[in-house]
Amino acid sequence: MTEPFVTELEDALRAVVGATHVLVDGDLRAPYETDWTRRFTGRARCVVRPGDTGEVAAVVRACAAAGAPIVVQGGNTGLVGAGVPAGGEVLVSLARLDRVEPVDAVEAQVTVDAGVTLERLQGHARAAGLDFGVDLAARSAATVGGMVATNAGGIRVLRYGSMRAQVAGLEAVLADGTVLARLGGLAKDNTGYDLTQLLAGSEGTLAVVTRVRLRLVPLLPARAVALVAVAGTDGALDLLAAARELPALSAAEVFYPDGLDLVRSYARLPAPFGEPAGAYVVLECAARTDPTDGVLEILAGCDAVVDATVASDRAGLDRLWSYREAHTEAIGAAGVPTKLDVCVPLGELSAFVAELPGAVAAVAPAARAIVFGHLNEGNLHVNVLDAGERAEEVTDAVLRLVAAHRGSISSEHGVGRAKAPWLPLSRTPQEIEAMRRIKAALDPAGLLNPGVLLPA
Ligand code: 2HG
Ligand code: ZN
Repeated sequence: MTEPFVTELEDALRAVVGATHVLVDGDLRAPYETDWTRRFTGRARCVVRPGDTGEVAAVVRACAAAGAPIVVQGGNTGLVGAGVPAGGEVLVSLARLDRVEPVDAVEAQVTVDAGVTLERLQGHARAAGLDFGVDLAARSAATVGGMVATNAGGIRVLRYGSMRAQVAGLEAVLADGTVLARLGGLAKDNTGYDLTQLLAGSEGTLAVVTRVRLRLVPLLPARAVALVAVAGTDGALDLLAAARELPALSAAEVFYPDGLDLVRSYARLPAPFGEPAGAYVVLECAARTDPTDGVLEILAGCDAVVDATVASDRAGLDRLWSYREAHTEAIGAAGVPTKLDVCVPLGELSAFVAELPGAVAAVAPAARAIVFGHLNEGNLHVNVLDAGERAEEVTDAVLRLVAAHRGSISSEHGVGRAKAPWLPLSRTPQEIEAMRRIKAALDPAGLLNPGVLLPA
């Protein structure tokens, strides 16, 4: 690529978004070029920050005319390297797309821009007496556009489903700059291909999501959380089976003693129980009135419970949740982990957890795998510390173990660049070929997020 060509595109981008929103200087680009886990980094040709859908479309058109590949970035909280450049792409940051429309209380829906953070969306919905059905620990930085692009999950999937289930419509810019808009939010609409649901979870490879029409859920002001000690994974599953009888159940999370130790020393938290246990489960119920009695009843009747502590006041809820939610930060403070978000059928969960340390040790003897995640969906976050030079072998070993247990190599974080080579472990050749044909139809020049999702 010659210099005059570079300048030409950048001039065109400046003409669209204004000079201050085209960042070419290395220091200004740097925060966008590395993900927050410090695992993925690449040089962007420049960073462009459009301010609305029209500018996104013009930026995409200019890049298409120049044959310049694009990588799209929201809150940069992704965990599979899909939002940072591999090298040389124009990085399109959607952070300035941050408008929220008034809540439509009749439909219980709201339309927001892609760059709106989850926390802001939650606050906006709650101010209108409603709530948003997806919640996750990165809420202060994760943006709606990225959450749609990855079909993010989080801690309330058990009750409301993943991000995809909240999306009633969207607006997106195709690879040639065409704007597709379907923001009406009709509850029933069988008029052909569901393009909205095709784009949800497509990881920025088919279009750039710019606005989203989202379903909202009732605001449930009363909550109860139980932190429960159980003997191990089987005990956690027995508890889950009992807890499913609670109509107010909104979360069921699992973690293990090694993760608890890291969290306790990082967040300076006391031991939750007198005796250490084999596994820990966080159960949350949310309702209009205090759901504590139902939780206590389930705990009292479940033989798997070794010990338990329950809270329903704000401070107590936060304290109990922090044992689970501080895992990512505590692990990140201990090193740069190889992060593998996977899913196995619940019937395979115990065997998978038991076999995991051996599978990791076989390829990286010094490594340790910390496991936590969303119990109800069998969605485990395998974070491997101290893999050193063996990160790729560890990834391969863990993902093959997942496949052997009939699981998915990506549960809620997406495939990204990190797992694209392993996609054939979870998808058949026929499925991958169909995905390639869809990609070729919508982005024939392969300019949107190249290298993400589909194996080279
Ligand atoms: C969570 O459930 C997130 O906390 C992050 O999905 C998982 O850090 C991770 O591996
Ligand atoms: Zn998660």
